[in-house]
Amino acid sequence: MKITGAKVIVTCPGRNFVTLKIETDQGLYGIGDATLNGRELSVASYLTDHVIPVLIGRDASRIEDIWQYLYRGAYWRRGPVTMSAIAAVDTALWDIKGKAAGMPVYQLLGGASRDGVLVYGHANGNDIEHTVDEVGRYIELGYKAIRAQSGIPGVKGAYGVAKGTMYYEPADSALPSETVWNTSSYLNFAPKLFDKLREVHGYDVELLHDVHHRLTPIEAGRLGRDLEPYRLFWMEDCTPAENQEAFRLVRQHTTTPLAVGEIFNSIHDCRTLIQEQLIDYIRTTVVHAGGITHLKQIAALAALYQVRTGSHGATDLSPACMGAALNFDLWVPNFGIQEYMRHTEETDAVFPHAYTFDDGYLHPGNEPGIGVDIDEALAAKYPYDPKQLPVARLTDGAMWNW
Ligand code: CS2
Ligand code: MG
Repeated sequence: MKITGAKVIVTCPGRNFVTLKIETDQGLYGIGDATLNGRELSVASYLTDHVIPVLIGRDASRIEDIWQYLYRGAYWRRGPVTMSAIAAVDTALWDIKGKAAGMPVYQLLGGASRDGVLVYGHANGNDIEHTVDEVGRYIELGYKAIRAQSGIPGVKGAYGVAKGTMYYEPADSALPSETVWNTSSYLNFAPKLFDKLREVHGYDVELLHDVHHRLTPIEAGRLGRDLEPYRLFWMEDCTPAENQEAFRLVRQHTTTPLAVGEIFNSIHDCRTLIQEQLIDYIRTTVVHAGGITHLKQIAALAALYQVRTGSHGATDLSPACMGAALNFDLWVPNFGIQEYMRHTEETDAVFPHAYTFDDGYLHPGNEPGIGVDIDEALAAKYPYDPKQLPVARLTDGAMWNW
């Protein structure tokens, strides 16, 4: 089966998405998500200018060989742009292979290891009371696991709080908006939030929290210890993870489970974290960590150290990524949980998909391939709209981690 053509589709049904579509001489095509929030056009160019020319004429069935060709052949290995481009090719080729076999990708991987994929939704509010109500709303929607984020008194633009009732969309302006961060306000506030959440909603619902890279390791250790009475499912991105060894300090101070990895793009970003069991969940994704082929390797390493998967699934990862991720999640033996931030109706219309939500679980469906398509005509109605992620500064004006 020869690759006869490929195209990059950039569309903005409420937010920007980049999708690679690969066509073959047997009339089958596959799609892959290539969206990198705030840097979409970098990946679009990488694919159009440097990848598609070397794909034409290759055998679409040789997924591993093409992965190795694009990874080793880049010379300048790894990085979010390169690995998102490779991921899009990989996902599209798995999609094609599933369609050729007449099977959903999870069957090609080894079949279902579970009946459904446990997901967590995002509840957020301007203050504790509003956040408690929002968690209650997600419980009524059937979620068994819910991430809770709240506005913090005195902190402008605390992470994770949606404007109005719309879905939380961080990339909110063509040039980065500026937010302010105050660690001591946050460290005093967060335990009060979860104390109230447990008082009102009890301990049956799984609660998660995203620190979003804001703390130093010792501060993260302190927060993890202060949150232990509230039995979080995980505390995410508690400190920047470029220095994987920093998590040794966090681990010494708390038993609160740790999750990291949504911004990782290869197994090397998490090797120490996994091998030293410094984390409990690895958040790497199909779209940013080299596709299904590389995510399988990361999950296999993680399984040796009893680390479970917890893939990122924010609105800036398209339904094409979600479809591929759910096929992976249904199969992967050491599955933990899947993030599920619902897309807008316009997005779902551009990306018709087979996955369904029921009582706190998603299922990829049994369509051949990844179970997601793209309506090119509809996608063309939503032109690219330049947006960037915010930045964060400390109260003294110094740059910090958004
Ligand atoms: C967040 C993301 O969902 C999460 O865990 O960290 O919303 C993240 O802020 C965005 O994906 C950045 O584009
Ligand atoms: Mg996160």
